[in-house]
Amino acid sequence: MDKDLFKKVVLSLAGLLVGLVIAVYLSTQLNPAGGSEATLGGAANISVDGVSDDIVQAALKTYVPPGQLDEYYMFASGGHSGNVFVYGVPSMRRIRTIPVFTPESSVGYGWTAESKEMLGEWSWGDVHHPALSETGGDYDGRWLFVNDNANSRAARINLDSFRTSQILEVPNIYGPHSAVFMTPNSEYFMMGSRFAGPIPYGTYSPIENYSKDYKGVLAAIAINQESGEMNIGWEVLLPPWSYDLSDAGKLDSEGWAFLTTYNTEEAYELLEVNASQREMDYVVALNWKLLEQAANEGKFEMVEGVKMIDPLDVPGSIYLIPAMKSPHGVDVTPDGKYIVANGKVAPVATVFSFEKFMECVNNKDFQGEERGFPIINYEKVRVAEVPVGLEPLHTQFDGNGYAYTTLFIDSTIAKWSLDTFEIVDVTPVHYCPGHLCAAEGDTVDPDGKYLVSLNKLAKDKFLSVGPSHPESAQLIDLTTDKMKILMDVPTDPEPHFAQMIKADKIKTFEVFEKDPNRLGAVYEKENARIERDGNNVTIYQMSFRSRYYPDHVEVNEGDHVTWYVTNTDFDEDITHGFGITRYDLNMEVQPGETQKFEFVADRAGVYPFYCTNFCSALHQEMQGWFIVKPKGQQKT
Ligand code: K7E
Ligand code: CUA
Repeated sequence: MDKDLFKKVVLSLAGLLVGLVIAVYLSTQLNPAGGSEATLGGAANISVDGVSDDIVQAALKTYVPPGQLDEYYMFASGGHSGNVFVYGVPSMRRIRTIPVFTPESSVGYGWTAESKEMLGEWSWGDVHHPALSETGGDYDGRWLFVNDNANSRAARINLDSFRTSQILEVPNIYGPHSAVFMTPNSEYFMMGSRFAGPIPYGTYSPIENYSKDYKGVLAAIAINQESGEMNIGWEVLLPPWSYDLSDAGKLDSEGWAFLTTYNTEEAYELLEVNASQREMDYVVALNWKLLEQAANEGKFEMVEGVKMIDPLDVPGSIYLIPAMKSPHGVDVTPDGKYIVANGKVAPVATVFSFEKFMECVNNKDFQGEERGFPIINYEKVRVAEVPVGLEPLHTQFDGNGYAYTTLFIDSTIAKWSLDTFEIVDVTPVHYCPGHLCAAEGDTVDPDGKYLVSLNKLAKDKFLSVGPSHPESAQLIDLTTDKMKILMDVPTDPEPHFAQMIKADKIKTFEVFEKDPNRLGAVYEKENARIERDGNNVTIYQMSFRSRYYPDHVEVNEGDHVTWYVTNTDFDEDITHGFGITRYDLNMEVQPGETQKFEFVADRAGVYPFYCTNFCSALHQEMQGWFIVKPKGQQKT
């Protein structure tokens, strides 16, 4: 053996040994059922030549070996992609994209009859704030709700299937950015308007009439506790200000909702300048239980089929808390005792005491009023102005008495004490963080284990893909005194908010149950058929490994076609696709499920169809022909 070769052999053996040590370490530290729980905080004594200890530790804390699962799900806003992205934490692997407001051909979302109807007339949406359903202020893993800032909608994703199950159009509200925020028992989530406009939709009023005719609106969306079904409970008229973010009170402050405002100047041109004139805007405190009662007592007018409450008719329902200069995020601490408003244009996070707020309310300790609403005495309710840094946007909590605030301009996260209100740690992030997401962060009992910084810019962090770079998410370890960045992953636009839930709280089902009463379902060949009624043709088709039954379907040009496909493979993960070539149709049919296309066969000819989801060794044989007989050649 020559010297070089000998050296190489020794080196690779050494490499193998290090790998083996890591593998053995991991196998002792990880338990298959609970995922990678033991990775965090496990101080491994492993050194790898040329790699700093920090990096080895970070790798160990985020590595989820094959066969093991992540400890948390993170549901992140997909912004103007109209989607929700699902990540596993701590690996930060993206597990799923859930289409919500935008068609997605990989799953036929926007092509199947049901999803097409749900999407309605809009082809895109803008998801900002996902909110998990809660019981007793704790995530319960039943549903995820999201807002559409563009087309004024809300959507529900069922977490037993990770599918969008309902989209609700909300009238009278322009750009519900200040949403979705859940009350502690999922009674409601609130949606506050970012834009002011005349109501109802379609009403004309010139912009000069802004202060008179343009309205802000908050909608309370009621949730059916059995089904998750959303309904508009009631709406409230608000001044024509921009409602930015909101949070629901909890424990001590349960029954209240808090919304930040900017543009209390009521500017309608050059907002960049004119909406930042005042030193103080407001946190709007809203007693939703009182408003609910007003709705039940008939104190409303119907506007577009919705109970619209004028809060001036319900004294005590709304108070204004002065907050520094165009605040953005507003976050209630896990114990419900404090409300934290982030200044955006002021370098402080202001902490308000709920108890003191209630004292002011009860003692009528006001410093004036605006548009008929009492203004709370600022000095009395403010307990701290924490000098967190430049452009504070959002705050999350760890359940151990600390708050974490993102600083957009500084590109940092500041950790500060909810006891002394002093800053105890600052970490740079890369770059320009907006929201951040702590493990179980919006519950009454956050886990304090992980924090994810959702960054607007990535710049040099990933391989270049041209002038526009991906956005980024950074996983931060919260189990050590100093925050530590463990890893970076690219994300698609636009990482606004995310929520992170313990994985074992979510229970998915494996296959759709056989249900002979389900419309269009067929499970036996004898029942598979093509029915004609005048120009209406209904196809009841089965799909199973590896064929469609029937596999020839002939119709007449101009027929209205209703095409049901039932996947009769009751095996987890055996999904069949169904794409009709050159007919612009594709869908996914999950195990045991029945899906439906509805379309007009408006072009004659022969159109092969095939299974688009790879499902078996004979997947490629899973095909058939859709034959459309031209008009002149049809017998009647
Ligand atoms: Cu991006 Cu919550 Cu829409 Cu702040 S919002 S960053
Ligand atoms: Cu069924 Cu591929």
